[in-house]
Amino acid sequence: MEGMEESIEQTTPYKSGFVAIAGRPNVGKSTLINTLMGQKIAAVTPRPQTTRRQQLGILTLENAQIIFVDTPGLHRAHHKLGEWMNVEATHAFAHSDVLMIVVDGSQPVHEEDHLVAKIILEQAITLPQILIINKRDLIPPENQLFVKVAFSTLFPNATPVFISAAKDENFEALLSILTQHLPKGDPFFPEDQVTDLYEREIAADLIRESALLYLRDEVPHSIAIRMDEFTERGEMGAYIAATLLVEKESHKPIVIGQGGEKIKQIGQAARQEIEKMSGRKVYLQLRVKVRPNWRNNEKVLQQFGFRSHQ
Ligand SMILES: Nc1nc2c(ncn2[C@@H]2O[C@H](COP(=O)(O)OP(=O)(O)OP(=O)(O)O)[C@@H](O)[C@H]2O)c(=O)[nH]1
Ligand SMILES: [Mg+2]
Repeated sequence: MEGMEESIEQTTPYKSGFVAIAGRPNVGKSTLINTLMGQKIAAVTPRPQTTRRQQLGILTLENAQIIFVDTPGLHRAHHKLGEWMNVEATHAFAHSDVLMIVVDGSQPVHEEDHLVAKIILEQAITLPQILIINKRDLIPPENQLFVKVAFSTLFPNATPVFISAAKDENFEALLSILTQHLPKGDPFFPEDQVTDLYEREIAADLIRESALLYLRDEVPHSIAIRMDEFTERGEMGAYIAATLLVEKESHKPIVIGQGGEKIKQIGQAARQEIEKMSGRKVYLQLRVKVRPNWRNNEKVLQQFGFRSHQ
């Protein structure tokens, strides 16, 4: 028997491919990526539209390399940045082998879930689809069937799976379903690479995550992070200087806070997250600047790395 198992293993071909994660904002797409990766690579907050661009989570297993593509939540856009984020997400679907549609099972079907369904119908109808009904920990067991029927009606081609991205630890079954759908092929990335973003880009996202957590209402969504310096200082760790760009003069004192209290809080929390991510000491210096209406300014968007999709 032992010999037989060995020969089966040898003939099992290696699989590799891309799994795009689709869904409206705040359903837990980035949380799921972090959990599947077993480490935090993506910013997560209780606010919608945390993720602004694609990010890969590269999971190298013994029999497969699964490349997850985190995407911005699909939503009704109110500015050019929002429109860009929606295009960024749909582009990811077009270049993937499998689609994981994430919904928040603790909430009723949302208007934006319908938007997701429409976009998938138009742009990704041929892909194998898995419906991730997330936040199971918040769904009373007696409601599960109803929830499943409601979302399966919206996504009839997807296989439904209940999970809790924030609480579950064992994703063997899900990984195995995904692997089955991947094409045969060699790994695309070296096995120790976990994402496609540079450390400084993740650091920028972690600063914005902190701003989203500590500021209220519209202010945090109007922030962009510009990394001004990211240098290694040997034993001292890394030195990072970044500017928080806000859209309105009136936002500046809100971000700074009384006696600089708010920006200090944002900086401290961000520093801790960046230290956790990079495994070394970080010295972080933040400034605030006004860049009027940047979310509607094509040129500024390009400068901030939201490059044209054409
Ligand atoms: N209770 C519970 N909360 C969860 C679960 N998964 C995610 N969350 C929370 O849901 C919120 C949104 O999570 P994100 O991962 O940022 O959601 P997202 O879909 O990436 O959102 P966008 O980037 O804005 O599109 C956060 O507060 C998470 O902690 C879960 O399984 N259970
Ligand atoms: Mg996200």
